[in-house]
Amino acid sequence: MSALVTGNGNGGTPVELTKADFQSDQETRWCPGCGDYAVLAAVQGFMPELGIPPEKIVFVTGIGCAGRFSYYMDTYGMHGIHGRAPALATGLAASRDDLSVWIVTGDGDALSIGTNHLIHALRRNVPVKILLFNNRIYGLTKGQASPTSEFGKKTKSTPAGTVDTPIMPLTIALAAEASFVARSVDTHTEHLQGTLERSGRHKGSSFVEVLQNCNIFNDGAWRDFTDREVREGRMLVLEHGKPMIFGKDRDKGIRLSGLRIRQPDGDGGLRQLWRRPRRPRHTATRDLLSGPAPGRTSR
Ligand SMILES: Cc1ncc(C[n+]2csc(CCOP(=O)(O)OP(=O)(O)O)c2C)c(N)n1
Ligand code: SF4
Ligand SMILES: [Mg+2]
Repeated sequence: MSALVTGNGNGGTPVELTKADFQSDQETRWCPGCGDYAVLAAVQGFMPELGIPPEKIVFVTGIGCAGRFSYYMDTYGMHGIHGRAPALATGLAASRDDLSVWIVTGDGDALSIGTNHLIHALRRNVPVKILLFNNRIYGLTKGQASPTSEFGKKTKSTPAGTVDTPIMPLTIALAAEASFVARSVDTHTEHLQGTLERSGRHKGSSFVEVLQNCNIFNDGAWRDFTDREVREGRMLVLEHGKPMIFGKDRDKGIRLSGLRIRQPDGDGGLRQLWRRPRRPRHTATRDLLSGPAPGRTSR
């Protein structure tokens, strides 16, 4: 480090820092092949660009594999309690505006036990940068369904398949009127780094969902979108002010028609691209409710 700056990235002169300045000496305890490694490398990679000295940065984490993130950054950090990272980080950010405060959370941590804290941090526009590692499973506790697991997914906690439709984290963030909302993929290093760097420079609260693979308990969590063979036809990289075009031959596109998202079809007509899927009938829930219970005869 060649010089010190004060400030939290909202001003001040960038200092010369390298990736190594953000790598802690702690042994990483994620499973070999976990998507979390790629996100950690991406974060350590862009951090020098922010020009904020490590001692002015704090990573607050919840519980889960994602929660181990704070040990591996050579910054200040706090491994909090389950779902409460937004509460801890809100207090810190509100009382220390000289710090750059980051939250790392998982789909279970943020969207089961911690949902209310996440929503209120976002709606208050607290200056914290939230990274949600979404692997659609509880990884640390060895493979139970999370709120982002697909409908019907069989896991240790749902042997007959989940009975709920998954939450879409971006929808929650937008509903809370978050002022910076984005999504990226663990292995798309360039896009991930660029997105996270932008979020790091954002003045209010920022929310970035990272599609992350858990190769042990939910391998291929996002393969329908991220696999090399399909991704060009199923992923659209949003670029400010540019047309929303995607596809191998860049021949597919999306446009807004009023408040609806539509994709021009091959005949030049319009078909609705995205429609809220019909909610599956909650037969499993209904069966549970109508089944025999102590003191009640079955209906
Ligand atoms: C109060 C409390 N309830 C439950 C647990 C058990 N627990 C630990 S991690 C976890 C879920 C983690 O899932 P996620 O946030 O998706 O993180 P991942 O491990 O997938 O990165 C749960 C339920 C706990 N530690 N504390
Ligand atoms: S259980 Fe899954 S999310 Fe957790 S470290 Fe292993 S691969 Fe990563
Ligand atoms: Mg998870």
